[in-house]
Order: sequence, then C-alpha cells, then structure tokens
Amino acid sequence: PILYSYFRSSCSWRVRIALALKGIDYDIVPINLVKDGGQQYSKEFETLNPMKQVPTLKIDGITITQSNLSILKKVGQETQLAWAQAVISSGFKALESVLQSTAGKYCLGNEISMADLCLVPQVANAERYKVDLSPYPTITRIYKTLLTVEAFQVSHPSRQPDTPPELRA
Ligand SMILES: N[C@@H](CCC(=O)N[C@@H](CS)C(=O)NCC(=O)O)C(=O)O
Repeated sequence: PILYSYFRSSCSWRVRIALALKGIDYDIVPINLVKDGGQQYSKEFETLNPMKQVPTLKIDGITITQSNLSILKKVGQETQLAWAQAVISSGFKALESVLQSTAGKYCLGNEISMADLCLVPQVANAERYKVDLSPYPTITRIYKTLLTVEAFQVSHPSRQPDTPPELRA
C-alpha cells in the first residue's frame, strides 16, 4: 500500500492510525499542502485524486480518496458489507449514517473504535490552536489514554517522514 499523506493532516493521521492498528505495512509519499503553492494541486496528484486532497490510499489495486472509507476497508467484512450496501442503495448520504452508526461500534483492535480514532487528531488540532479543553475532561482523558497506544504514537504528526526537524518528537 501507498499512502499519500501530509504529516499535519488530521484526515491522513486517521488513516495512519487505522493502518498501524491493523499492522499493515505501507509506504508514505508526502504531499506538502503548503509548499510550492500546495503539491496537492500538481497534475500528477490530480490524476490520482481529482479532489486534490490527502489522504489518498492505494491498496489492493484500488485508490481510496476518503479517509473514512480507507479505514472502513480495513475494519472488517461486516462493516464493508454495510458500506457497500449504503453506497449502492442510496449514495453518500446513507454512507454518512453508516459511518455514524458504526463509529462507536466497530473496534479496530485493542478495543479502539472509529470514534476514538477520529477523536485524537481533532483534539490534537484543538491543542495546536490553543482551544481551552478544560470543559471537556472526559475527552481529554480519552485523548491522553489513546496517545499511550503505540498505533497512535507511530502515526503521530511529530514522527512522520515529512515532519520538519523542529516539530519532531
Ligand atoms: N473528506 C476527506 C477530506 C480530506 C481533506 O479535507 N484533506 C485536507 C487535509 S486534512 C486537504 O487535503 N486539504 C488540502 C486542500 O484543501 O487544498 C477525507 O476525510 O479524507
């Protein structure tokens, strides 16, 4: 698998967490969303993902351009079936409800759900922008606990191949 990713992109981080939880080895091709006016706008990348966004995951002979679909693809047969039915029957609106209803339900391993997986990058962004998280002690506790899990650590924005030296941890 190849993941087109930007170290700081929360959507990319979600997919990196899922791949790490599932123990899937993959290569990263960094797409810098800022440099050169945004490498996501290059002709080469546009051919791969006409939405011109990361993450983009090449896996099992297909290219997936939505982070949640990339994650679902690896969650399990049952979820994939629900996903396929939703897309076939009524398009992406239904997919949203599948994602919502499966978010807390399907574990990716270590009792970690899609909801947990989505929470961590969002809270990290909140921290980055100095949002006061004191009214949300439960979220903060879950966030801190999840950050002790290896899959969240290895996929962290501070440890990516394209992380600038001054932001490395
Ligand atoms: N629905 C998409 C959203 C992807 C997305 O918004 N990616 C952002 C980074 S987190 C991006 O590539 N932004 C570049 C741009 O908009 O130019 C997903 O979940 O994968």
